[in-house]
Amino acid sequence: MKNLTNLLAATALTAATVAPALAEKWDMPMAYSASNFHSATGAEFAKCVTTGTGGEIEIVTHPSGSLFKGGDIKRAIQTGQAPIGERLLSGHQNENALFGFDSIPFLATSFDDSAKLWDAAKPSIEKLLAEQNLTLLYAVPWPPQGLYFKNEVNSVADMAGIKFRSYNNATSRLAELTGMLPVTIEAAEISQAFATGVAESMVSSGSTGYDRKVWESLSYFYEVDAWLPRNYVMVNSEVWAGVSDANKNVIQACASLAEYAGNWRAKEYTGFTLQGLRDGGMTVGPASDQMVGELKEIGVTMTNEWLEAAGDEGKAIVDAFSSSQ
Ligand code: PCA
Repeated sequence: MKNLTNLLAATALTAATVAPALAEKWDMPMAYSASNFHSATGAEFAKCVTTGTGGEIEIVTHPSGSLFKGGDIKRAIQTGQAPIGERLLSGHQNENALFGFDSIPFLATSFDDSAKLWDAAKPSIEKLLAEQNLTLLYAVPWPPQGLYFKNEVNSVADMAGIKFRSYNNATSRLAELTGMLPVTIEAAEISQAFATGVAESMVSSGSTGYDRKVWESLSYFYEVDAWLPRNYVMVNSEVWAGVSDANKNVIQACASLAEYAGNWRAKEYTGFTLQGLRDGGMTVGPASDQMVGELKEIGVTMTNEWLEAAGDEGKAIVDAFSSSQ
């Protein structure tokens, strides 16, 4: 018996030295469809980490909300149910207004401005996340947000009573201020919501409309360029603390690469997906001057509301962004 125990112990030791030291598998929940550019960027990030750590950390992505739904991803990572994952940053605006810095209508409406706004906000967001047991790895913007409708819309008055799909507090508020009826639905579920009439319009990028083939239900996309919200990838801070310095370096390098590639893809995808909407049969173009003017007034209201909710730290972000202009 003793010999057998010794043999088993010796075999276990041998096995331990042959297998990669402390190989770990990290499941990475993501909310958007596998075809989306954020998911593609995440998949390459995962491959980069798996290869770069020599398999010591293998990241496996789970797009389309298949492991955790979008709204549950942050909590899952905070509580260690998943070590790493991606989520829409402004989805947390209901916890703290600061998270909504990137969904203020007409504050930052281009990729360049959105990058400057992110530079201004990043320290506050990193701190907020750190207080919640989360370490930020990288963040990538969505293309500019425009308005989708079933029928032609030329003014805010034309929007009255329309059922509007929202994805965060700001989009629900936009619906209220335009006289629409907000209903919060994850991107993974919007095709069905539009097909069944649960929603009839939304504000989003050409990218999400393209990914979800919304031309099957909707006919108009107005390029309002209202804001560029961001997705971010976070890791549980205790898990992060347990990673070797060498592997931390690899993960951070892969994250920088992913951020760069994701930004590049977002820009490329903007024109490509707007053309995709046209090819699907939608009318794609700028909103009327009247509609833009009315939406900008609503933007002023929403900016003031956000500044009030986000306090001094929010004001400091907007001031830092304005002075970088
Ligand atoms: N797509 C995401 C968020 C912003 C965007 O362009 C969505 O509609 O859920």
